[in-house]
Parts: sequence; C-alpha cells; structure tokens
Amino acid sequence: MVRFRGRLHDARTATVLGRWLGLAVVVCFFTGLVSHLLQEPPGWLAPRLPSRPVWGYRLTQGLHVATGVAAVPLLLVKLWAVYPALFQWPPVRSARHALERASVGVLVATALLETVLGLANIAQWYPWPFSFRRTHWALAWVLLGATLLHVAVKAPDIARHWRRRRVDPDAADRRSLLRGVGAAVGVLTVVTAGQSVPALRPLTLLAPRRPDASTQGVPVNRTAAQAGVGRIAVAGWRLVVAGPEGYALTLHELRELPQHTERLPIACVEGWSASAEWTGVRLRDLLDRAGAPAAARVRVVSSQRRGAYRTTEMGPTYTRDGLTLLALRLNGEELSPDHGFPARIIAPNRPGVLQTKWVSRIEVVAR
Ligand SMILES: Nc1nc2c(c(=O)[nH]1)N[C@H]1C(S)=C(S)[C@@H](COP(=O)(O)O)O[C@H]1N2
Ligand SMILES: [Mo]
Repeated sequence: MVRFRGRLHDARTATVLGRWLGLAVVVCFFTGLVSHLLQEPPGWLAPRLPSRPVWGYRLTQGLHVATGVAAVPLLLVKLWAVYPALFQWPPVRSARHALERASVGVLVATALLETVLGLANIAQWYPWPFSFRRTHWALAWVLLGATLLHVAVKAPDIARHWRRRRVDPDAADRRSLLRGVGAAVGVLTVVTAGQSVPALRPLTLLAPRRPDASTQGVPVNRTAAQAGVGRIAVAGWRLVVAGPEGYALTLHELRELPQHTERLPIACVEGWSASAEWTGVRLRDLLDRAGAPAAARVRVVSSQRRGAYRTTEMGPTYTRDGLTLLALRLNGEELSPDHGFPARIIAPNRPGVLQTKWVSRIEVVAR
C-alpha cells in the first residue's frame, strides 16, 4: 500500500475525490458514447436511431460537456492529493509495483489529454494534425479501461476509506478542501451551463457561443464565409430531390408547398444548445413526392464545396418523423445566410453537426 505523507495527501481524501471524479468519468463516457453512436452509427443501428425525445441530444451532450468541465478541478485536486505517491522513491519496487505505476501513468496521461482535447474543441481550437473526434473517442476507451483497472487495484484502499473514520484529526481540514473543490465545480458549471440552460444565461462567462449574442436567437458555429459559401442567388438556385421520381424546385415553389412550424432545439457537440421555431417543408413530404421507399436512407448535400459536413446521411427514423423539416425560416424570419439560407435541415434528437445548412440536394440512397 502507498504511504501518504503530509496533510490531506491521504487515502481518505483520495477516495472521496475519486468518487466524484469517477462519477464524472462515467457520465462523460456514456454521454460521449451516445454522441458517437448518433454521429457514426454501426450499420445495424443506423436505421434504428431514435428521433425522440426531441431534447435527448441536448441533454446528453450538455451533460457531456458539463461533466468534462467539472472534471478539470476534480482532476487537479486529486493529482495534488496523491502527488507524493507519484514521486515516491525508489520509483519501482517489484514487477507488480511497476505494473501498478504504469497503469496510473496511463490513467493520468489519458485523463489530462481527454480534458485538454475536449476543452480545445469547445473553444474551436485545433492545434493538432489529427482528427479530434477519432482521437477523443479512442482515448475515451483507454481512459475507461485505466479507470476500471485503477479502481480494481485500489479496491482494498477504497473499501477501507469509503466511510468516514470516528477519530480523524484531519477531518476539519478535509472538509474545507472538499468544500473548496465543490465550490470550484459549482462556479465552473454555473458560468458555462448558460450556453444550454436559458435560466443561467446571464451568468455565462466562459461559454464561447451564446444564443443572445447571435443572429436570429441561435448561435452560429460556422458562418457562411467560414464555410466558403458565397451569396446564393435565388434566381439560379434549385433544390434537387434525386430519387425514383426525382425533381427540382425553385425557392418560390418550395415556399408554395405546405409549411410546418415546429419548436426544436439545435444542440452542438461543443455543448451549446438553443431551442428555436423552425418553419419549412416536411422532409417526408419531399421524399414521398420523389417516390422514395419508406425505409430509404437519404443523403443531404450542401452548397458548401469542401469540409467534413458538406454532406450528411439520415436514416428512416428521422426522414419519416413529421418534425424533420427542410427549414426555410427561423424564429419567424427567413433564414440568415449564416443559418443556412435558403434551406437547411432541422431534425429532432440529432447532433447539431448533422443539421446541414445551405442544402441544395437531397438524394435517396439505395438500401
Ligand atoms: N453545410 C454545413 N452545415 C452545417 C455545418 C457546416 O459546417 N456546414 N455546421 C454544423 C454545426 S457544427 C452546427 S452546431 C449547426 C449550427 O447551426 P447554426 O449555425 O444555424 O446554429 O450547423 C451545422 N450545419
Ligand atoms: Mo456543432
């Protein structure tokens, strides 16, 4: 067993902080799993992704980012509590000890990397050459494995220190430390959660994108200029629906079709979300007119020339859902260029990154 020296570098402090951190890791992992499956489902799952509840992704991704942010102070204080054990001498005493230390090394390294990568992504800062999502996803499994291994190795210590001791000279100091950590977590949560919780909006200090500071009441993640989409001339614009009985519509013709207004949230993978009123044509109606089979997959293509989100695919649970719109209006106004003029997809319980803007083509994909 590791011997801790000095005040609060003890197993009880490590255990209590570990419980909080463990909870954050578990919530972060499972909400991240949901996000990954919605964005890149395996073949068998793709046609079964649930389009309800409409606020599902808003909740899970809000929790993902909130628990990731809360993990930062927890992780730092946990590292502070155990650091004498990290720098013990001699560094290795036996093969078993070496393995245990190696597993802690992997745990600490992946935990720090995952939080730093996640925070950089929230800030839309990509100073690395690799894919954020692939790396974040792969490291999540390493972190989960290292956490489980750590809990297994430390199980005797954890069990011994799970409950408070009757006689504990450090109890008052520990309580102060834990209150401080709790306050840090609370403050960080409150100043970031306003990006998805309207009631906390006035307190939002640390969220990069805020609904009240954007056009038409919804933040913009990538503007038309950033996506390389120039002014779209209405006269030459057509929506092409490619299917068994394909057709093309002018914007005027699209506006003449039955319009529906739905209140749906847009929830970005980066943690912000906002509910808005969208008006447009039901995707289902457009597909029926093209003679698309009910079970068909659909590819949505944007006028954007390059970029990973130029095209997205959608299974039948979304395409058949009456709430899924090819939206022309947002909060009572024609879509602004940054929100995807002349037409964009809005579907329930779907990551923001798949709510394709500047739609020019809808293709029925052979099953
Ligand atoms: N064509 C295209 N559509 C796109 C994107 C994009 O880069 N290109 N970004 C997506 C992302 S990441 C989000 S969160 C939403 C945001 O929509 P908004 O800017 O209207 O709020 O648009 C999505 N639609
Ligand atoms: Mo996004």
